[in-house]
Amino acid sequence: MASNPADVMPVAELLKDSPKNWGKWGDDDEVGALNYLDAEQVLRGARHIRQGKVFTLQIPVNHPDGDPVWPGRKEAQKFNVMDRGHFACNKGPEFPGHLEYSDDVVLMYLQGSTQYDALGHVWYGDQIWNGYDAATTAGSMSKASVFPIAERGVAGRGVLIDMARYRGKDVLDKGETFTHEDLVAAAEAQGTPIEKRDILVIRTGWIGSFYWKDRDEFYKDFLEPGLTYSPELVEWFNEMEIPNFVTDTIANEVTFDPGTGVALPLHCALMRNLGVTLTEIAELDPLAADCAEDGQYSFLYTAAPLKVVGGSGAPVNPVVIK
Ligand code: UVW
Repeated sequence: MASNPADVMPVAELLKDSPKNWGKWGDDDEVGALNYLDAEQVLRGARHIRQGKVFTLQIPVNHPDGDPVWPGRKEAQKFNVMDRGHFACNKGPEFPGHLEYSDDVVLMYLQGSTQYDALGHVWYGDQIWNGYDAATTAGSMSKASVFPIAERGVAGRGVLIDMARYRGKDVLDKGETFTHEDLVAAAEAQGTPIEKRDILVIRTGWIGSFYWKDRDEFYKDFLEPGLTYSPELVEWFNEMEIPNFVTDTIANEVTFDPGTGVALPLHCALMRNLGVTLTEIAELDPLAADCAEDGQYSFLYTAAPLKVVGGSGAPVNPVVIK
């Protein structure tokens, strides 16, 4: 974390001239740039199904080696509350026909696995996406929660951008940054230029490294690699009409802006101001290995987070079909 947060400029100042798409899709909008994914975009994505290969992008919940979470959050806890033992001791409920069953309860942060952030999840200056009052987040989000995203679903052309492989690494370094120009260059090097309205699936190798790195090393001085803020990057996302970007990091961007020390400015500039949806903690290593092998980096990307009413985010298992 920044040594002294009081010394860091307010994000409102950093973004004072940053563009906003508030009102662009109406005063009641809650899904923002996902509006770009119309029927034409779904069909464009479907045209990239060429081999019938299917990949799921959620990390396991309750992995025996633990689950990666933002510092301060707790890993998912799964409790079995009914199993064969209950029936062996005559403690299970009796059903006509004597069937038996198991039951589990999971206690987890909604942002504690691969997840969609609600557009209202992060804000500054007392206003969330579309200008709604930040007070609408009190208790349960009554505006720009994850629910409208979940009801709508996400489908379109996805492009994997393998930044780690592009830089000749298994995993990017702590705090290693890249820009929209790097995304464009990496995609071109892969032979699949980024097109307008693409869903960007960006691999850094970071989440994969959670499972083989020492835990203390993974979390020490928590500083993920990722995209870094610049006014040009924000303009590029807006002009390219990027609806959604997906990364294999916990927070989708370099944790602290290297220039100012501001935490997570892209959550503010892209999500709060432009309505771009963020998908975090994706498992991208198997998909990336396959793309490197067959050279097909574009696909149909589909996802629908859980329909949590008022949720600030929700777990998701995106499906990619090549
Ligand atoms: C925070 O809420 C801090 O980050 P994320 O969007 O990664 O959940």
